[in-house]
Amino acid sequence: MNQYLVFSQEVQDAQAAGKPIVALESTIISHGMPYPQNVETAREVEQLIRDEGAVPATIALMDGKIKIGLSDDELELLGNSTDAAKASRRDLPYLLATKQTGATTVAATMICADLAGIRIFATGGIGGVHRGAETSMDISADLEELAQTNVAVVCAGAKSILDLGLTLEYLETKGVPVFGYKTDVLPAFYTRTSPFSVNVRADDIETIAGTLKTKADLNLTGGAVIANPIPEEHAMPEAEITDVINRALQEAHANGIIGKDVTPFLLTKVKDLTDGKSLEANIALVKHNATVGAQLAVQLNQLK
Ligand code: PSU
Ligand code: MN
Repeated sequence: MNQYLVFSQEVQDAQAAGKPIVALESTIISHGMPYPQNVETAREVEQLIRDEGAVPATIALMDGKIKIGLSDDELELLGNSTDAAKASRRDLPYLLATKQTGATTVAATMICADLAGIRIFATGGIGGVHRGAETSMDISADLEELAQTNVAVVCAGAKSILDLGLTLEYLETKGVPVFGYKTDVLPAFYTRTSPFSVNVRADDIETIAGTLKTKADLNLTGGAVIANPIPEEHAMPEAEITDVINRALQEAHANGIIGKDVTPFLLTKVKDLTDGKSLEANIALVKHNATVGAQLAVQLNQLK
């Protein structure tokens, strides 16, 4: 057992009993949503996973350890703290060595889930190739992680703060399967569609689970993206969200925002510019992904 891993009792029991487990990230709690909705959502998401017969494992860095499964107090601490660092791959060793609190991104959560033997991870949206990346070179470490770490990520696609076409090209180059769950096109987070086709459409969980098992049997390293569109009743009007995202991008540019601050800046701007309407959509899609992620973990567990 890795010396840095600390499991919650619930996750430990699940592992001993061979129950399906779903990993959850914590950057979405600390940097993706405001308090207290972030903590409320984190708790609801965990319960939705339990309702499907799986066990949630929210992941974060605390006291020099990688926590696999957080207590209520730990969730509260992360959600209500202003000094939890956004932790991606490059940040993991430093934050652990200096015993700082770190909220794990998709990339870092995949690494920690893999260390803990968890194969399914549910979140909101993944990072990707930013618009203008041909000059900024801003490409999320999430994509490199998907290229090399064996964890499947259930998400609502990616926000159109990113260049979705280039993001898909990058994933194709790296050999990452991109499933559209009941969709032919990549969902764009707040909206159910985008102009870009997914790699494979899957209309049932069995097909996705079977493909993931075959991928593992073939020793093909790397993750997979399961793109699950936001439920129809929570989707936002396309024109409204496009306008808001363009304004957010302009502000980021005007303020000289770069590096790891770009994504949190844009997320906050989008939320403010929509009077919190985008937050409601964000919460709904994360919950939906948790349910689908749990169903996938249950199915995959049966194939083992
Ligand atoms: N996209 C979202 N919500 C999020 C994030 C991205 O719609 O909360 C977070 C995730 O933790 C993701 C990270 O892994 O931002 C990507 O950051 P960057 O673009 O700096 O790699
Ligand atoms: Mn970046």
